[in-house]
Amino acid sequence: MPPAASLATTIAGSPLASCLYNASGPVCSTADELDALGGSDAGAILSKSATLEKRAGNPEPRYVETSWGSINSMGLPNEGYRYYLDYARRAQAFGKPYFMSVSGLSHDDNIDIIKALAREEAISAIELNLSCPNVPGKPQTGYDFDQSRVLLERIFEHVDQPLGVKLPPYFDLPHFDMMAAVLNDFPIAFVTCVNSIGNGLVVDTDTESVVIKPKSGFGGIGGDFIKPTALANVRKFYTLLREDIAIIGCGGVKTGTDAFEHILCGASAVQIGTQLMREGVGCFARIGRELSTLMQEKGYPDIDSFKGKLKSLD
Ligand code: RRO
Repeated sequence: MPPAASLATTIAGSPLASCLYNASGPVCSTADELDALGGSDAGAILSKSATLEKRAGNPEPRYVETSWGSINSMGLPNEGYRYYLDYARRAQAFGKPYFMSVSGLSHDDNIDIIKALAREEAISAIELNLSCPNVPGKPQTGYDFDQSRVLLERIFEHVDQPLGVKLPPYFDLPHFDMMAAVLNDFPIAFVTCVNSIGNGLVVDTDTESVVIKPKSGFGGIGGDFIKPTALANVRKFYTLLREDIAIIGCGGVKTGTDAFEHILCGASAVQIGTQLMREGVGCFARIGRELSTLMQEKGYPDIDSFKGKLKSLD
């Protein structure tokens, strides 16, 4: 057997000992949850998307696990950005990057938050969430290419730290081209593909009812079911975006093989959401071991030796 494979990667100029870390959403809302991520094998700590003020989110039940994944309509419950800004200093104890997710309810809110984070060196990078599907009355910015450009123009006037964006999944090929044309015009450090598939509906046939309370049962779909969509988005943006923009894969990762597929499609790092909710922070060590074993079997010493090298049949 060749020597153990390295899972190390670099995102937004920050070295990560492991390319696996949490998706913004599950178990990253409180300092205790963030500490648990810090103490785990996750390569970075990413906070829950923050708004200007603390939010309780949507009524419960608002997260349900299914045999193939999950549906959620959390509605952006979070402690408000000041909490996650304050946590940045505490995160330093773990010796890994701390990324803050920002999801203001308006362009102005996003600008106010970004300005307030400036000069906080303990925040390694910002993930701007352009794709929350669950706030009633708030469209997903990432599906509006003009509004995405308007927001990014304003953001890059003020942002201090490296900044990436979390995108919704796209399904139509011209939409990939349109979003890539916007993103390539800005000094974006990374894009995270993908957020949950918005506004799915899960039905319980026994009760003949929806399974979550908000929005008449409509919610974001995550887990196994979304992996092919996530891989398609990783692959497309890997081929369309500037080389200096890293792709972070997110969607349907529960084994080392799933993570391998994301990297093969072009991901420099891989986030875990639904499986983290199901398994807890131990998933990073397990999936990391599985990925490392697979890489070793295939003779890949590191991520770069197979990143993006997906073969086509023509
Ligand atoms: O809090 C949520 O309802 C939520 C967010 Br901010 C998001 O970006 N994606 C998601 O599936 N749920």
